Amino acid sequence: MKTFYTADHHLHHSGMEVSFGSIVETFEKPERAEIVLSRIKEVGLGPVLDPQRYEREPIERVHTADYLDFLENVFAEWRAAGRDGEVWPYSWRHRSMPPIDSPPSGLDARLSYYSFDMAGSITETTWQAARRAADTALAGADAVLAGDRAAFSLCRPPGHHAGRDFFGGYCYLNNAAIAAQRLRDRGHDRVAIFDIDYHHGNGTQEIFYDRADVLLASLHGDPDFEFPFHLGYARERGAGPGEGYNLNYPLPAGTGWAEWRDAFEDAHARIRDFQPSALVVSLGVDTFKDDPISQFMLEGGHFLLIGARIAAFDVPTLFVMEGGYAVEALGVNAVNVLQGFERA
Ligand code: FKS
Ligand code: ZN
Repeated sequence: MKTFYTADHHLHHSGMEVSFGSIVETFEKPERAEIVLSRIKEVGLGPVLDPQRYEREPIERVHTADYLDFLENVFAEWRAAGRDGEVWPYSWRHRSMPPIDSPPSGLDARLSYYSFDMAGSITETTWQAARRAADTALAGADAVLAGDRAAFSLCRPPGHHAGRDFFGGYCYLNNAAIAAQRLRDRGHDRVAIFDIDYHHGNGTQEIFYDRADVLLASLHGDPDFEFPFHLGYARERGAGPGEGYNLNYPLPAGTGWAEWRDAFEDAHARIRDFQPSALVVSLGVDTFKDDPISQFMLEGGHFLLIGARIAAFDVPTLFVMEGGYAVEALGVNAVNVLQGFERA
């Protein structure tokens, strides 16, 4: 299996985040991609390729032009306003405030408009890194379109929390959604996205919510207790023509393999019923028992089994890296999914 990877991911590093009242080093750090890359080389998974640079066009199939302009320019604006450090939003529209549908003019108000949290900041080079992560996803999609059985896009920063016009949860551009749309645009009539990251893929859900041509199934910590909160309930099933094409599996804290696998198998059967011609896997391994920010109990060997079951769909498959923060085990766990797939 080809891996698409670029060292340009180093261009994004937020440095710190606020975690339960403490300022700590961000969990979403460059070493994450490095450890996955070294495991790929260690097991000889296949060639590691630098993704080509793509135009904005395939990204604009998912994200709005005004949001992309904002991401590209906000750091310069921040500096021009005389501010130090990185770009951080800090306030959001509360449910007591009326909804708005166009960006306000002030810098902080606009930052608020285009985000939903402050998990990650925008640095001077975040835009470049996010663009390269999208390139990484697109190159993987193109490998699958060219006939590869599967490909791995080792994206960083991750993407599944980013919506059409917002960032949050360490995500800026929705790599998996951009890849899924590419597959749609280049000949696949029905594309399924299987999001097995520990967190709900709220951005991917928002992007495809009213569409029947892209099915999303997501297994995640119940939003009642887990980030991103408020979205990811089972009652969210899609809207209009997309009704029935959004499947959420919220699971309780402490979920272990047996319960996780039951939900996975239910989603698996429903994805099969959908008969996709291609599959995108939002591959997070933060379901691991030792993950520092998550509360599921999967073990390393389970990731091999997951990969084997994904192979059973028997459709061209693109794996897109999302989360996973137990850095020592991250390489083995992520690559276990890919090896489980390849051996099946
Ligand atoms: C720690 C709070 C952490 C943010 C969690 C973001 C999860 C991101 C992810 C992705 F795949 F996008 F990387 N809050 N005190 O794992 O879903
Ligand atoms: Zn996650």
